Amino acid sequence: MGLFSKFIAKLKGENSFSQADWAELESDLLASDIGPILTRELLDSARKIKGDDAQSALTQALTLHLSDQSRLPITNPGATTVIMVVGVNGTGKTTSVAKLAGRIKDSGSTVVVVAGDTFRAAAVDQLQTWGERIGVEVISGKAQGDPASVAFDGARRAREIAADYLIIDTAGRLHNKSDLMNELEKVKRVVEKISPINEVLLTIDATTGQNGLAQAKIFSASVNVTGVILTKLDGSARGGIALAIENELNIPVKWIGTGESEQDLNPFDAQTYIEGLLA
Ligand SMILES: Nc1nc2c(ncn2[C@@H]2O[C@H](COP(=O)(O)OP(=O)(O)O)[C@@H](O)[C@H]2O)c(=O)[nH]1
Ligand SMILES: [Mg+2]
Repeated sequence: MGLFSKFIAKLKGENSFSQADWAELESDLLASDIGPILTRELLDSARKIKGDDAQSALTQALTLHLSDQSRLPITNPGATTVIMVVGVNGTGKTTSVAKLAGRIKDSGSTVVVVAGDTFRAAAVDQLQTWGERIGVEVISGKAQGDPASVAFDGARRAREIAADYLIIDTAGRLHNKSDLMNELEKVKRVVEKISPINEVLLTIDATTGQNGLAQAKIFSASVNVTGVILTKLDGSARGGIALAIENELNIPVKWIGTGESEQDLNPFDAQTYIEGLLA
């Protein structure tokens, strides 16, 4: 059931939307992770809607809160397109890097992947296992090594074989937040001695609720996030956090993750998303 399906049905049937219905709608909106600010704005919009056009009026109201930035992947035609994937531990960076690399390979392009989370040996193994599975070259360094130097090696390798894409996995937690942000900036600086970073994708776990908005604020304040990968949408999460992030930060959601296997990554489609929220 969509968030507004009862509202739409009642307005269609010329039934009035009772005080209790409004309270229920408010708590459903809050529970959907769109956040208190948007909840209030959407309730205000809904109060002005009368009769049969509820569906299209709501579609319009919701669309206004989406980002106006392009959702298309940024590419660097004629040279290596460099993508860095950032985000909190456990949000799905490494898995998303592998899924993206798999998609790119399947489309006939060449891709090199960097195991940049050198702080966790398991993260390097995880990416190497993925690399073998999908047939993609993974560049890794020593455990506890310098992630910027691994990323540099990866950029060099990509240049050497004229790869179409370079995708850099990163750490999600160091000793503290400013360590992590400094590290990400350093990776960027060092890689850019060879190739500019074209796209920075931030993974947000759709099941973590409003915390996702806080994470998006922190990362986008330090690195120029060009898109969000919303992961774990295969669970019970409605993904209201996408609307909250787009509304507050104007960062477009570009990809959605819907499972743990290679095929479970798809472009975010705003229209389908809004339809899903509504009905
Ligand atoms: N159900 C589901 N699980 C996911 C998705 N993306 C990642 N995961 C799982 O979430 C866990 C953490 O993912 P990982 O890529 O290691 O996160 P990282 O710490 O950010 O690199 C792993 O068990 C993944 O299989 C997704 O879209 N759906
Ligand atoms: Mg990882």
